[in-house]
Amino acid sequence: MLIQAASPIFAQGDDDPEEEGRTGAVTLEEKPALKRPQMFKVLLLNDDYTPMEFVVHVLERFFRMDYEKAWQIMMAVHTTGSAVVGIFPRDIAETKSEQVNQYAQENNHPLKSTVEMTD
Ligand code: TYC
Repeated sequence: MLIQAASPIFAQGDDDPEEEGRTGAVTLEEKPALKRPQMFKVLLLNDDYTPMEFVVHVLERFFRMDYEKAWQIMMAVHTTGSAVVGIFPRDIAETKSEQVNQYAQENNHPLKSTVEMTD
């Protein structure tokens, strides 16, 4: 948004001896007050070893899915290789992904999640 402010001392056309073509107007660039943050996808990756029930439990625990939704997304990962399990601002996406990876490691499963920028 553009904001124009006239000179506080001499308006255009007044008898400012030093005016010489200057108007005294200044133009400021103002950022919009609200800008949507860049969003990031959390992807869950398939592997050959993590039990299906553990993946469902992870989706319920960290992504607040009900059992049916979690089973459906787990099967999408299992059959296609990966699926988006949530979209969040960067810090939340990274925290969720790290929580999933740490929880899987603590439970001796190779399950992994990653974070990708949305378009
Ligand atoms: N492919 C795994 C199995 O057959 C199940 C699985 C699903 C693992 C989704 C990871 O993100 C995953 N036990």
